[in-house]
Amino acid sequence: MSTREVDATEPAPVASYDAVVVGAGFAGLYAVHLLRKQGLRVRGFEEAPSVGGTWFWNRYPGARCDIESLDYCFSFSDELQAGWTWSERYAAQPEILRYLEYVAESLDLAREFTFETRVEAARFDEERDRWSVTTTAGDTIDAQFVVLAVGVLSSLKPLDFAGLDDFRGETFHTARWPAEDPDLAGRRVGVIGTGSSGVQVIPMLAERAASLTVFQRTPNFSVPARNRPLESAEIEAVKAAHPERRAQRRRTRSGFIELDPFGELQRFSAEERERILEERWAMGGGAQFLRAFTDVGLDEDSNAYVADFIRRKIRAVVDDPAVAETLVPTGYFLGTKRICVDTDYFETYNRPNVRLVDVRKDPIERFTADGVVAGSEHHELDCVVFATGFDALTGAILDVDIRGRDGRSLRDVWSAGPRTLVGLAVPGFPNLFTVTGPGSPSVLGNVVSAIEQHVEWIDDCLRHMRDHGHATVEATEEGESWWAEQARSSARGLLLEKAESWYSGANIPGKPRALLPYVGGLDTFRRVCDEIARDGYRGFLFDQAATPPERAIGDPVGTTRTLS
Ligand code: NA7
Repeated sequence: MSTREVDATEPAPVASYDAVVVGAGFAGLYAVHLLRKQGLRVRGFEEAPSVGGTWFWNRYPGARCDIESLDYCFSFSDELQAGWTWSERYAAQPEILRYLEYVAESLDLAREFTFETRVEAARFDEERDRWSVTTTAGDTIDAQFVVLAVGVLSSLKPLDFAGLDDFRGETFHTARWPAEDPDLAGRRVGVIGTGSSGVQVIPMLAERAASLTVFQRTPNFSVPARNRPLESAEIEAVKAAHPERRAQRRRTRSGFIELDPFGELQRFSAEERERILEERWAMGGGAQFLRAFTDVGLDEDSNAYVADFIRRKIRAVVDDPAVAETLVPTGYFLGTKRICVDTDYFETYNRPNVRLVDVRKDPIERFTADGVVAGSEHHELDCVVFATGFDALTGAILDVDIRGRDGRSLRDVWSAGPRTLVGLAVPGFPNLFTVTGPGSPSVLGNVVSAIEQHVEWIDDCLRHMRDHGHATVEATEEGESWWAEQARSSARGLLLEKAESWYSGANIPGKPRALLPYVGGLDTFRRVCDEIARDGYRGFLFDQAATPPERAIGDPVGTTRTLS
């Protein structure tokens, strides 16, 4: 990356930037845009060959957002908003990817990124108060700040199936779907996993494959999407009201325009409950359905009532009563696994070419050369699709070997569970920011709204540092402990505390259990973060005294430097 001729005996030249941003999804694009706008020299790195982040990788058939597209987009720019028109209520992956390409092109962001390059490690040099970042391309980059915009659901859950290497058929992962869609016509396909990805891909594969065998461990609650083309009148109305809608979105708990809930379920008669739930069911969409009553996430009886409503819907759709019972979710509270949003998911099990295998009863024992053994049965398969999920929230951060003060590894520091201050910073790791990190609301709601808040806060913090001549910022241990308690108390009494899902790390064997996102709502989180900043960044430490002014933020440090 150097432009300077060097002697072969000299250490390799090091490109120097004010900030390195890792990832080119929603978060990375916005971070590069804002930091560049404030005059910082920024370099982005992205493993994929182009922008998109999660929407680049998750290109499996049926991949679609479970938040309505009119809200699942940036709100910060009137121009971006005016220049883009969504075609469907719930956008499919290709359209969201095109949207992110449009954003990158409109803001001229791609030139700030190095693609097909993974950041492998980042080490903080305490002598110089700077990070040394190394990539798979063999480059070392010197930077004052590192912003990890690596995504919440981007590190794959390891595939630990016995005999997998013996399998001679093809395997695919929904989150690494080939750019050229494989031809599955006439093939015997297996799918492992029935979370959001499985629920979306299964109806599509059933239409293409000769036979589809679904290996289900935990059945999921799913609400019909009722996806439809958007009408020009509603699009125009949303565009015309963009400033108000943006303000409204920023005030909400979940980061999208919320329908008002009706109140506590117990206050309503049986007839009224049914009417309300039918109304929300007919509207479609998981998040608004869960929000019909205010206490579904709090009260076990209310939760059970709404869960039963969905169970009845499943039984009404699925023809074979035994198959229906296998598909009916039991044993956990509605909403403690992310609710799915589907198109014809349960209907798919009425097709003659689809078979459901309950791997709770008949666990997957091993792969063979030509199939999968579950229980005592051998299922012959030509290909297997893994929809087995992610090491959520912490996985992609810890995939990077991060060393902070005293050379301490973030993997060690988080070995008993992640600890952050407002999900954005970790004590002992100065000038390192995590976007949608554990302890932030991130995916609980509209992640794009969360990302806008997180990135804008980081941008403001860096501006503050420049204005005050600070070189480093870091979370204090006290700040981190305070936030851990805030996060705990916001979860107290919620059924989410009992989550056995990727929300709590339960899907990854050996991962420490902790409710990973902050559950107090994006509105509260925004207020807390604003208060922190207003109070002179309470809970953070600026290392001004130890920093000569010439190394304050944004000061040029030369375009090419070598690390000592
Ligand atoms: P999820 O929601 O984590 O779902 C993964 C699915 O794979 C789930 O049904 C798992 O069953 C199943 N799974 C995982 N490992 C195994 C093994 N070893 N054997 C059998 N079944 C297994 O991931 P998704 O990709 O669907 O969705 C993630 C999020 O992306 C989603 O919530 C949206 O926000 C977007 P389990 O429940 O563990 O019994």
